[in-house]
Amino acid sequence: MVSQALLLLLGTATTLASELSFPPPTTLASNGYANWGAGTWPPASVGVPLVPQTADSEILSLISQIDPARMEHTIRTLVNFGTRHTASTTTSLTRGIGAARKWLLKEMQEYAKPANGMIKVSMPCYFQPAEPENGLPIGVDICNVQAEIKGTVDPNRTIVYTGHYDSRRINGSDYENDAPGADDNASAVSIALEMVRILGLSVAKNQPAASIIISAVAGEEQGLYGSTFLANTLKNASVNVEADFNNDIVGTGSNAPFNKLNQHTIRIFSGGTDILDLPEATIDEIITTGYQDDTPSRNLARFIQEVNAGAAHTTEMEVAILYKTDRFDRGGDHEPFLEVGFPAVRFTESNENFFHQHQDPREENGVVFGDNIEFVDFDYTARVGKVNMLGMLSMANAPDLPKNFTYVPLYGFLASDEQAPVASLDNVVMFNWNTEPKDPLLDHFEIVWRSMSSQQWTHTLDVGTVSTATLDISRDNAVFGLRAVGKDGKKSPAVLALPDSF
Ligand SMILES: *[C@@H]1O[C@H](CO)[C@@H](O)[C@H](O)[C@H]1NC(C)=O
Ligand SMILES: *[C@@H]1O[C@H](CO)[C@@H](O)[C@H](O)[C@H]1NC(C)=O
Ligand SMILES: *[C@@H]1O[C@H](CO)[C@@H](O)[C@H](O)[C@H]1NC(C)=O
Ligand SMILES: *[C@@H]1O[C@H](CO)[C@@H](O)[C@H](O)[C@H]1NC(C)=O
Ligand SMILES: CC(=O)N[C@@H]1CO[C@H](CO)[C@@H](O)[C@@H]1O
Repeated sequence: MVSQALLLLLGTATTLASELSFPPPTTLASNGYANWGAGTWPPASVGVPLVPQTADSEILSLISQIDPARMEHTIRTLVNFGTRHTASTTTSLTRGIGAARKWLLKEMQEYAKPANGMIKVSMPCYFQPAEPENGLPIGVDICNVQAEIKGTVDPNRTIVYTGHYDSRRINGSDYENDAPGADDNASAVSIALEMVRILGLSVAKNQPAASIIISAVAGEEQGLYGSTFLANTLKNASVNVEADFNNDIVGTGSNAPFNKLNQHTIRIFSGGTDILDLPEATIDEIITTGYQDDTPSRNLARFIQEVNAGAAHTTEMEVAILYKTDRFDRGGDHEPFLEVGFPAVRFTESNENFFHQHQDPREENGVVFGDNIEFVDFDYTARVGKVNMLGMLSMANAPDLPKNFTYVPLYGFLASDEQAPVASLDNVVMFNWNTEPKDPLLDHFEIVWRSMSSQQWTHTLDVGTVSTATLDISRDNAVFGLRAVGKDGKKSPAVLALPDSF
């Protein structure tokens, strides 16, 4: 079903492919992007069409500093370590994963210097015993290289970026021969370094309201070791992780067919509840409420798509949301975050070329195999970096997600006793939510809604600072979310309305 949806999306867009211009007309239609789904029903006069929020000039200026030439330098340097297999040498200064992580650490420290201590760079490690069945023939240190920025308003609230720096060959246990790993996934690490560089120069003036962690993680190809270590460390420390932006294979959009469109499209995979090991009663409840389409990860993906639509003139990208955790039989570093209950999404290029992932570098009958640098399009990776940085900074400076947005039972329902208020016996919906504790960034709340056939929120209603609202629309005919709007207009991702029993 999902691949059909993708085909449909690409199919619709191919009419544009020959004359693609930016901003993309579909994302900036005056009625928002309601036309991305068949969202014309139910008819209702509740709220106004949602127009994508726009980023402020400061954020636009920061993301514009992402430099494809520096990304090329990062990817070239990483490829030149020959292999970054998790079990490769750690004693050489020029080859293997040890040399790669030492270089990454030095780069991040250098980039953090202008921030005068406001960016903390570290390399947390743990010892991972051998797991030969996963391609780890010997025990090794797994080390993540990361930069942390403390938030000014709510430092506990944390937005994470992950991209893995290890690489592999077809034989996942072969830690000696060359594995360039340019697209998979030096491309994602080049985004991490660019973000640290730009934040290093700007964070003293623009410290975000929430905390940011940017991590180049290790051991992805064998067992998601580095990302599991990071997710569990944050979970154990009770950190409120509200997003993991995981990037993996973001090196090119140049694959035919439809390559012109692919060059300006990034896929975001956002999981349902399938990854969670839930009791049957909870699964029943999830299916009854429609929660499977509106997990926090999916609303994170919608948020990224929306802020990107509002800044498409700068990112020159479209965001394609996929309702699944990852591609078939593939996985990545967002999964350990999902497993401990943190919202997480995966960014991956629009149309992968499997000749250039995991392949041993070689030529057969004139066809070049291998994840080589010549197949990376640095401008594409830079555009993907802009979408990430825009999403992370927008979220880190918006008010926190609203809490406890619930349906009031027996509203929009038949009478169950003689005292039922007449006003409740109608196709209406009533909600409650918490207004305490007060978020200093908050200006007001807004309810967003969409038809069930629309992927993106299509309508919005300003409800001020109250903690309850009743709308003239059946609770059964639409999906409802609540988001917090900041004094500077920045909006949080939406949270889904749930029954109070959930
Ligand atoms: C894969 O590489 C490992 C380590 O070099 C080696 O021991 C093993 O024999 C290789 N497997 C195959 C199928 O070549
Ligand atoms: C997290 O806590 C669990 C349970 O105490 C422990 O087994 C695990 O090693 C911890 N993980 C990390 C990365 O701190
Ligand atoms: C951070 O947030 C988490 C999740 O909301 C919470 O459990 C934890 O107590 C908070 N920690 C601090 C220091 O406020
Ligand atoms: C959430 O709201 C419901 C009613 O709307 C209330 O009974 C419950 O106590 C609230 N929960 C929290 C954690 O505030
Ligand atoms: C490719 C990718 O998705 N990233 C990491 C990187 O390498 C391989 C490719 O699938 C994956 O197994 C892994 O999840």
